[in-house]
Amino acid sequence: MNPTTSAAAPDPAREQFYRRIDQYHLTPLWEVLGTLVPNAPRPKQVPALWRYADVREHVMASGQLITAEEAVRRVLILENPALRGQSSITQSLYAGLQMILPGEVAPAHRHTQTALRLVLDGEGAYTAVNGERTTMHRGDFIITPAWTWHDHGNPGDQPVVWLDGLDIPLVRFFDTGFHEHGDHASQATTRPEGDALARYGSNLLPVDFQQQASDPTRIFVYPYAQTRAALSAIAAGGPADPHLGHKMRYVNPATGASPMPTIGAYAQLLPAGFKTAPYRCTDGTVYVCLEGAGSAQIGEESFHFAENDVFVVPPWYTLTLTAGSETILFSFSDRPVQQALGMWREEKR
Ligand code: GTQ
Repeated sequence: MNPTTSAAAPDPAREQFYRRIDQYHLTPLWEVLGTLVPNAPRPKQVPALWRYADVREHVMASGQLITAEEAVRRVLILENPALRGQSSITQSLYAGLQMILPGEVAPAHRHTQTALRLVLDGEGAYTAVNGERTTMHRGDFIITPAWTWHDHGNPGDQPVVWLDGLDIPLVRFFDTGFHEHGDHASQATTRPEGDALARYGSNLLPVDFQQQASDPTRIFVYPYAQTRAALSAIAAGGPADPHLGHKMRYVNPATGASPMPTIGAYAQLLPAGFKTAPYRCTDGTVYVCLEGAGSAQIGEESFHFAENDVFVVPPWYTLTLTAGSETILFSFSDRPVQQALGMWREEKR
């Protein structure tokens, strides 16, 4: 078994040796082995909840301070309290609340970071991805895969707020960040709205279509109306899983794999009064309450959540969810990465 702290008691000869090798940028493994190779995950990140009722006014106030054009993206970042200054909600993922006012455009760009949007508040904005727009409705799950052109705009008459989830810390870890500005603030549309969903998201594929492994999924919006209808039918059709309720994963319908290679996304219905059995997994997960209200016991901490609240469950923390009314939770994590690398684990108790 690995000790959890330093391997040995202080020893003058050893300390002297460490100082001697230090100038060669060498350091002894045995002093840090237990930390480097822990018996189980020991995340620095902590459980946390952002109450939409608390943060909404600040998101709206940001609209009086800076334009979307000047900000490029007007976002308040949700920082894990134990990772302040790192723009991270978990060790690998970023989350933020983006707001766009009527008449504004968040200009076109592309980057190696992958992004998802979950629409929370307001109607009438759109996101454009590689030549196609999608009008944002509450609960819609929209993705901008790595290196796809995207811009956001709001031709409507109310502010629109959504949650951004990106793999920014993961890309930073690999030092593989690239970014380009578009030539125009709003990219030219080359296909009518709904085209990708009709071609790739209707239990059909173009007859000669073959998905290349490196290709992002062609559909980039998962309308909430569809997700909601599916969850209702599933819940009506059979019993809930004791640990997960009725939990589904979003997929690229052409492959069955996660829509994005670095971020997995999930939608979950908990019947009114349902309490999940204790569960933990190695992917730190960001949850958003889309409907209903309830409580989340995360390790030793307990949080009450309501609509549009965001909470984070660190890796290997035991989670128990209790739904007050019927509750719909959206969530995302780096699970596809962990699974691709063969290191994902879960434990059901
Ligand atoms: O919408 O492209 O929250 O590039 C952070 C970086 C959103 C975006 C963020 C981004 C975007």
